[in-house]
Amino acid sequence: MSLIYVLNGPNLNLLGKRQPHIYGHETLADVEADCRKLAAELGLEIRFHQSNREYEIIDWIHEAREDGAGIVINPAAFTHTSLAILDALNTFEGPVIEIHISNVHKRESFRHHSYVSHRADGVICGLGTEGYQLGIRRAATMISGASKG
Ligand code: DHK
Repeated sequence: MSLIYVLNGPNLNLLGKRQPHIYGHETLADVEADCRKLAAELGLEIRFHQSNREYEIIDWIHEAREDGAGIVINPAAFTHTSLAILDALNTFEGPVIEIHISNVHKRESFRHHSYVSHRADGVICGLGTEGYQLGIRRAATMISGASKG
């Protein structure tokens, strides 16, 4: 069974309480439950993690190098700052899908640049928490080799 890592960066533990007009009312536990349901339907295993610490995210990417088939990542603010997360993702060989709940391009200019996009195979932003489902589906397609490019 293919294993997909779903990784979440800083402040996403506050999802549902934090600026709901931007990030919505769903909690991270709701997102995890939806991801687990979809993974079961697709016959995938997932590891779902969140951290406010950059090094923990890097450690999970290193773990994914050992047993992960794909990574779906919302690096949150680390998107815009972390060369270290980009470097870690560059050591991973499977599909990487970058997720943002909000449309970062409609927001402040400092959110327009993403280090992670230099590695991501696809970027989903502005589709709310549904982006996670779409990201998992795309990673699954790429892992199965059925991708049309
Ligand atoms: C989440 C964050 O915490 C921000 O720092 C990013 C991203 C956007 C999101 O839309 O999921 O700029």
